[in-house]
Amino acid sequence: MNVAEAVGRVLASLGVDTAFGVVGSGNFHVTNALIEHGVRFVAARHEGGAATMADAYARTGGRVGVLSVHQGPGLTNAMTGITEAAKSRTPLIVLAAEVTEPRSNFFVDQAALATAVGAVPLRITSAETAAAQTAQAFHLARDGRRTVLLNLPLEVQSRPVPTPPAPVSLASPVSLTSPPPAPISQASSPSVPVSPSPSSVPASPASAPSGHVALASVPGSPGSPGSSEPEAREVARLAELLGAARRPVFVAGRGARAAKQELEELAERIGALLATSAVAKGLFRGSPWDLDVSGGFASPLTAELVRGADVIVGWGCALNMWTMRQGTLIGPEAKVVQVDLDADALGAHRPIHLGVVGDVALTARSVTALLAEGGDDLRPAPAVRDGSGGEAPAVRDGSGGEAPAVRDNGLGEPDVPDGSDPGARGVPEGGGYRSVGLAGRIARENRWRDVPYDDEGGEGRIDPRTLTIELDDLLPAERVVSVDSGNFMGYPSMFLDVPDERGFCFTQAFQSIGLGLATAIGAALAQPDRLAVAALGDGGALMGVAELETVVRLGLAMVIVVYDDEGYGAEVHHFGPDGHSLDTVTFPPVDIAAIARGFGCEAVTVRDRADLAAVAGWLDGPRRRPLLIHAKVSGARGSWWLEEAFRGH
Ligand SMILES: Cc1ncc(C[n+]2csc(CCOP(=O)(O)OP(=O)(O)O)c2C)c(N)n1
Ligand SMILES: [Mg+2]
Repeated sequence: MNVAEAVGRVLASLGVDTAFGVVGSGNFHVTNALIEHGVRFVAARHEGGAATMADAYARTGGRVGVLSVHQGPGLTNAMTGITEAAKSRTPLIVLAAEVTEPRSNFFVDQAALATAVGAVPLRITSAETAAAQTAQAFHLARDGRRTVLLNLPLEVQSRPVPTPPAPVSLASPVSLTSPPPAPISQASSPSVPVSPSPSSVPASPASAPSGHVALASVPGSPGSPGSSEPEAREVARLAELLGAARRPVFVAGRGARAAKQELEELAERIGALLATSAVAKGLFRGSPWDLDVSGGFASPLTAELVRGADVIVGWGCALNMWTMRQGTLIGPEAKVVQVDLDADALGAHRPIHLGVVGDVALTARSVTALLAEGGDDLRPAPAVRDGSGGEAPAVRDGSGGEAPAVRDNGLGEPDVPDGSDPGARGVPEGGGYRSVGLAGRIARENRWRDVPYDDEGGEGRIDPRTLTIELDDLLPAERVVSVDSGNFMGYPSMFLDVPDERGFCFTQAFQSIGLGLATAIGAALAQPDRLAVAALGDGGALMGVAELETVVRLGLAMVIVVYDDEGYGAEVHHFGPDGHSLDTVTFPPVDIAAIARGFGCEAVTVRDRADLAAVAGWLDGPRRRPLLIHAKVSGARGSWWLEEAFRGH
């Protein structure tokens, strides 16, 4: 057994079940070793696609993703997808062959590439340490939530491994029979990005540490400082704040995707409404207090309710310009709190009143327990109606608790008596921000499809809102939706409902176009029981089009919707109003349906509602081939959320 084979074997023994990549001579052996040990290998048509597939697979499958690439251009082709993964803290291992001889055509400073985009560069340095280093890379990816570039120098790959490595246990990646890895570099910075240190330039390429990092210096790695338990003092401050809150709103982000139950329990106790950032869309599905996404995609009611909050808690959520609409969703009197594993995330995007470092689920549970202990002293009083149909502000009784009070829910709208609103039947009076009347409003008004609009379709073009509402009705509820970037992206994000947080995959941390189709492939493989839906613009679709062959080859019964406005709509609407020439961002018509058929898809061109009958036909049929819906969409104006995006440029 050589090093390449040992690396594949160790990853398989650690539970890797799927890897993505494009195979060249440098990663041929390691990829085959993965396959030999039971790992499914998905061959993509471009490394950019493979990287994003692995990212989406990890996100929606809750696993460590693995990508295998050739040295040099194999890695550079994958860099956009790797950047997206690193920015999203996706647990991902990039197995990259590496040449260390600068005169080679393939040479590029691979560690520097990784460092530049926020990934962690590691390297297998010897036959003796290969197994342990592989296990530690895995551990860092999984437990440190890092995107790790594991460089495999060609001359090290071929060395014989003295003893076949024993299967590695997840619990004890450092208790390997093989000796622990030598420190890979003298890197001085405790966090990435790490600058290569001149003093660490290697004498021999095989142990070349240039730019690679010492594992113990990376947050989340074994032996690194930090704990996910919040400090008791911070928990107490949060409990106090929430205990006194009258209109609390939770905004759950990526870091809260595993804490649904804990957050719902705490929200129940204090009467909080529940919203998410786009990446956590679907997390609170089923709750009558679910506001869906906060930010640019928020419906008018969600925006109104978040703006009316007196306490906003971002749980594992950056509260960035998108989620908070440049801060305009935060009312002037609102207290803002952030709970995050990463101390650096606290207050990074806007001033906060309180920051708690800790795991979201642990923190929520601790706060709930503290409020339960504190009893009514810490809990807002339940509402008492004043009989006038309106609500008055709560009044403090001076005793430390709150007198029974009627609430001002900030909506300027009278509450309705229990049971008089069909939308609210069975909804308990919750206290805090919750009321029967509000539950009724959320049920009636919160979905974008309930917001009236003038259909702007006609002359052979369908309104993208009408298209998406029709698709929402047609497509089965058990779905996973992946969205590319562009003007169109709000339509699928807001008009397509999803069953839970794993039903939405939003690879937009880098705001790259062209990742949507590969995202959908990764998500489809992670959740084979769901219908995968890819929503793309014509620009993003053509940028990532090579992976249509992958969809067909894998036999994925996927629906791919292309919102075709024959141009880079986002740029057209950005610059058009100022009278600039749009020649660089508009294109002649392309028969994307015909292209899809060429790859082996079924395809339909949609110009109005009636054309969607073909979609119903495909859904009722055997779905042997993927379906591409080439929608010729109307595009006279930019989408409502695009205004937000322009302000961020
Ligand atoms: C890789 C990359 N290149 C360029 C851009 C700039 N950009 C943002 S949106 C967009 C247009 C996307 O066009 P399309 O996919 O057709 O969607 P539309 O905006 O027309 O709805 C471009 C070029 C980007 N974000 N990413
Ligand atoms: Mg377009």
